[in-house]
Amino acid sequence: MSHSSSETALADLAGLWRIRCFEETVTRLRVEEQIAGSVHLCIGQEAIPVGACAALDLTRDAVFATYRGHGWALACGAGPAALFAELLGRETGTNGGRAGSAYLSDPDHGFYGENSIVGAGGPIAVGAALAARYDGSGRVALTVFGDGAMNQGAVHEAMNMASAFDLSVVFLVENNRYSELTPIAAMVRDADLVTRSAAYGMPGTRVDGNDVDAVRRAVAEAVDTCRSGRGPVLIEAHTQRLVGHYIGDAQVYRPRDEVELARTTEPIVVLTAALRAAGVSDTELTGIETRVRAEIETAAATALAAPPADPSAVKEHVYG
Ligand SMILES: Cc1ncc(C[n+]2csc(CCOP(=O)(O)OP(=O)(O)O)c2C)c(N)n1
Repeated sequence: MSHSSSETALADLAGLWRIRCFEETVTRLRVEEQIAGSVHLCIGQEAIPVGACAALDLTRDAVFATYRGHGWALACGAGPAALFAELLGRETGTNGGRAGSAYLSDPDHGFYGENSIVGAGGPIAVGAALAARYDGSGRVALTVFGDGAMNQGAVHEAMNMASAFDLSVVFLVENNRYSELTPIAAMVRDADLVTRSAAYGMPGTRVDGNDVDAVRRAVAEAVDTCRSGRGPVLIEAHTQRLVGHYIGDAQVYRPRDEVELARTTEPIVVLTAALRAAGVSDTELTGIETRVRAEIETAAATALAAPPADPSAVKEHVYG
């Protein structure tokens, strides 16, 4: 186990379970039609937000995620009850029930929001990093997106501008090898995405996105580079989603045994095995899952008991 201490490793395991249990409960609430609309889950990809957010200073840094962003909001420290309430369209949601699953944000915790426009977080993160040059905050902007988004023009423009201006941006690719229903091999000739960093003259690192501590170390190094004025950095984290692109996706485009194989190397399995090998008892390991499950169930019950958002308030917070 590469963790600096077993306390950190156990806290990471709780962080992974918090996201996993949250997403499982979201699945249930969506199937029951208590949550409306399209929902994209990050089950299997939890180590990336948990590791990355542990390397940020969220009192000043800013995270920009995609529609697959519930885990990022949780890892930033957003409360699960407020997040469930947001997905359920409740008044007590992080955004008063206006944003839903794909557009929620919680800037008080450094989470500047999701975005359903593929690749749109890149230019916004560049803006946040450019602002930091003038406001003296020392902020690092981390933008996370999928392998498909690497082919969006806006992402190239963002990388180029961040490099040309030496801006403090961490570009973090969650490479789950699918863009919606299309495998990466059908979209690019060279699937080695991190090599693209050279074209922008920025450092690039490839990391095992199922290893929470490896992600933490890669992001910590990128943050150091940024804080010393040598940013930006590209990180490619290899991972897999254990579920469909959206809830209801039958995944007929995936080989049958692919998900089964992925279940043997997913982040919770890997960290649990490492902790067990380091001598942590099964009772303690199971206790973490049980405690987190109870916390998430309570949060969901709190959100379900909250009043629905008031439709007459829909125009509040609208710019212009
Ligand atoms: C600009 C834009 N083009 C197309 C879409 C439709 N779309 C939604 S998700 C998605 C796939 C993105 O794949 P990837 O970037 O790999 O992220 P992942 O979903 O795997 O996390 C696409 C094409 C969109 N939302 N925005």
